[in-house]
Amino acid sequence: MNTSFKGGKDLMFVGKPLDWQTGLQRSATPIMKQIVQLMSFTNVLLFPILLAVVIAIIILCLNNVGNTNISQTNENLVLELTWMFVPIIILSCICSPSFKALKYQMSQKKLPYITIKVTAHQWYWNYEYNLIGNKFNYNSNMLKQHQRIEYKKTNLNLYPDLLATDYELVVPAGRVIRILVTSDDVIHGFAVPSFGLKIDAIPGKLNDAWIKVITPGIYYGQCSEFCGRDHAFMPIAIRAISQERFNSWLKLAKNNLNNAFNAIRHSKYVQ
Ligand SMILES: [Cu+2]
Repeated sequence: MNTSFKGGKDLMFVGKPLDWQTGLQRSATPIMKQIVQLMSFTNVLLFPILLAVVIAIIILCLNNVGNTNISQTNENLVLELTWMFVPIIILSCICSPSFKALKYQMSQKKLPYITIKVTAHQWYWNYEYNLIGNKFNYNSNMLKQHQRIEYKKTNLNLYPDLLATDYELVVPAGRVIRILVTSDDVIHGFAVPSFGLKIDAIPGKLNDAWIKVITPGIYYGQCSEFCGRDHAFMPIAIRAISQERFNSWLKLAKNNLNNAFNAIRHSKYVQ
């Protein structure tokens, strides 16, 4: 679940895991919404099955306490047809929404607002923006304790330990963003739970995905393929901001990244 926090003047959504959380993080993209719906639907079918199996086991156990006369039934047409067709019907019910969600996830969006290339390295991410006249890239490393003051990220709710980065991936909210993912060394995984996004970063191969962040805020993820010593220390932070703030960030970012991030960090706008 996301939580909103008042960080200075900004009211901001933070997509991060909570202590002792067992469920999914709140969805922030249409893809994740579909995944959550699919899970709820599957659970509706799964719980009755679980219940039926447990009840059947209990009944069989109770009926056979002290019974030395084991049943010798070799065939039962009705029973066999039942346990053949009931699973087929159940699987068909799951199959349709499952393929629908998968197709939606894999669909190519013809006119993404922006394409961002994400390159994984041991153990940080590089984000490359390529808009007409705006081509630049920067690295995103995990924020270390001693950098909190320098980067003005002392609010632990907004910038949690092990998840916050020095520079986030910045995207405009409400727009379709195409993401190309690759790696420079070993296989990494680009995963952001609240986006329903998990895609392998493979050397020599470009994988592609799309996101559309509904609510502005900061969303956190982590590398999800074991990639060596500092695998646990290459978090992903994505900052979704309004279109107009994104435009001003973009203008500044290609010349001076620090100024660009300072501008959105100290914004008077409510996100
Ligand atoms: Cu990695």
